[in-house]
Amino acid sequence: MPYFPPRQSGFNGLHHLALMYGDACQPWTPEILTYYAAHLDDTGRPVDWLFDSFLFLNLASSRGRDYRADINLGTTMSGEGDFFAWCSPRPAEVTDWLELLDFYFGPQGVLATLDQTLEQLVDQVPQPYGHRRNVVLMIPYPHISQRVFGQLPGEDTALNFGVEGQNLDRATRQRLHACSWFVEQLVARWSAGRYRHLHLLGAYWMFESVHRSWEVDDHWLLKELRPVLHRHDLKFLWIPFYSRYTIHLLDDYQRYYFDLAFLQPNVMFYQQGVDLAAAATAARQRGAGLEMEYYLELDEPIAVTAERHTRFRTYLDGGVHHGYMTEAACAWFLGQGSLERMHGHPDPQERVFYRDVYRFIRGTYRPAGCSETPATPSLALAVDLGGTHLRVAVVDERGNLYQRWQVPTPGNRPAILEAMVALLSAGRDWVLGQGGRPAGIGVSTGGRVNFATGEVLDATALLPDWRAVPLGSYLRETLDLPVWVDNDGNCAALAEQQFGHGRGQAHFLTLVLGTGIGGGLVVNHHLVRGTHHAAAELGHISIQHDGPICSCGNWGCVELFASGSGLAAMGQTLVEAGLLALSPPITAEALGRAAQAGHPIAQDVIQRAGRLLGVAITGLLHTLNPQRVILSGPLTQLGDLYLQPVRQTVHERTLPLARVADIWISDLKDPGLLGAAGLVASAVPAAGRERG
Ligand code: BMX
Ligand code: ZN
Repeated sequence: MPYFPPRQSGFNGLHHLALMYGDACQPWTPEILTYYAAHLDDTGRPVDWLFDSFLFLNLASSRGRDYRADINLGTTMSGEGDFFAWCSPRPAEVTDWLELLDFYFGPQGVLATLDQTLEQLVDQVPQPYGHRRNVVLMIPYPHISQRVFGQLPGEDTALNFGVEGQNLDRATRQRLHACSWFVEQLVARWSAGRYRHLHLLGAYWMFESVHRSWEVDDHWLLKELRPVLHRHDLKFLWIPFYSRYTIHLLDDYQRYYFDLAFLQPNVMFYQQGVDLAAAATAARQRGAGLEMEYYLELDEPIAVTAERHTRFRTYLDGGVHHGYMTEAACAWFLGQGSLERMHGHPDPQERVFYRDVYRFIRGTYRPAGCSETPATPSLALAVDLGGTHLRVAVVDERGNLYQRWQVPTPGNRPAILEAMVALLSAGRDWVLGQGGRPAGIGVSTGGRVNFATGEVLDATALLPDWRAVPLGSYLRETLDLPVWVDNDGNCAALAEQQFGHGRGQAHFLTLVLGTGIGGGLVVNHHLVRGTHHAAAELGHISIQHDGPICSCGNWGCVELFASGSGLAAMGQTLVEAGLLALSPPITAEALGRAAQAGHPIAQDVIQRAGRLLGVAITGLLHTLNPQRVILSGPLTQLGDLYLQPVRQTVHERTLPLARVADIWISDLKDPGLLGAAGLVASAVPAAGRERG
């Protein structure tokens, strides 16, 4: 069994999760959060992104009431081997739970602050932003020593979590009730928050074991709590304590309790009885991720403080030796306030570790004596499914294409899937033959796609039967690789942003002129996907309110006139009317050749297509006032005959202030494929992308 794989679309690409221990009396600041969101160079300039996911957890409330349920506290951190559950003598009450919600969601709360921090960093970090950052929020532990929890807002019964005076069943139900309420609060307050850069991935369960005895039944509680989270599409995360006594709890963790667990090796904290190799094997055998552990100081009597440096080196090297650096989701315990102090620390070793954490997260860390540059660059398998062709290519993170396969787009869903898997298998075999392993699969497809789940929701007749296709999970299960799926226009925009005329542009839009017209929209450096995954369907802007009906259901869409399929249909009509002699197949390309050969009607049709596209672009410029419009796709080959009327119409019709300097023609050969590969590269730390 593999580790819990990183970068799964169902987990919004989670790879490295930072444990962010908060202090109820001290709000998080953008300055501090920057150290976790970005990697800074020696001068303090953010030069790359760092953690993709953040777990916020507080140990106690401002008045010292415990949220924590720390397995260690019965023994102290240096207690060797004998662990037991710890019941707080000062368990949090409902007021403390409400305080925690405000700590997360208040106007100065950590989520608002993190969102602002990311907003600032987007303009500073010269690397693509990728997914929204994941947020995981701790649910306070309902201690069984809590007899007077208090009344939840709007309820009139005070809750009691202890068994005395009632029974285990009633106590556990009240504990579950409080936890479920907390989850509902998370959901409600999250949607009110409207964070632009954050994704609520799920909740975290603090207790590092699962206890069941005559007075506590966390086993039942957790099994009941998970469906509450799942109803809201949230995941349940856990970081269990590794000991031989407790390891069995991970055996079926995904069946009963949690969606993702990181095994906590504790090599950093205990003198004896700990072994990173054994912990890594245990995690791998149970489909878990791994917790990395380091600290500058801990408020615990740690017997191994003097060995901090050698032990942390073991964790880092182990990532390569045991494979968890690239093959596992990792959680990072870095004590409280370590990372920001390591950056400019007087001890050079701490500064080296600061850089090594970054390298590890990028996947480029190498133990001493190993080569810094990996033998094979990170290769993605890219798919581009359009109305005419299905293409697959092997692409590296710099956008170099190595191999390419292409077939005509099959006419129905099973045939498309079969062909896709066949080409992808060829691609995978090719990469394996080179001694590498593909980092993942990126798919660019026509139609509306839920990027988070990898499902194709809906498509026009250009791709018949291509709706409600769980493409991401199907490919992942069939080929055992992580998969990302997005609309082809969106992929083209990502490709322009990374490799083309969109580099460094805050606002641009792109139109891919192929069988259909795909669109992609970047606003404030971010791709706009829309609330229901249907943003930037720019081919379906209606420019003739009573024009012919389009395969999307609208009338007079620009795609009917200015796309490859539109031009081919018009060529067909002209041929049938005897106005043009073309031998089949009648395509936009054939029409182009006739126009080039001087046929006036063919020229007219193409120029009209250009003018109509210009009308649609004018509307877009008035909506968005972008810096650039980038045109790509096979129709740009029609050259000035088509492009000149586009420019002319835009010039004649657009408000002077909205007029862009020029309409740019893409210099990318395959924006769909490059963007699809980019989905993988921006989620996967790519070798060679590291700076400094
Ligand atoms: C259609 C629509 C868009 C797509 C565009 C370009 C489907 C199947 N397609 O407008 O989602 O972006 O075509 O597609 O709904 P292509 O076939 O030209 O690559
Ligand atoms: Zn349409």
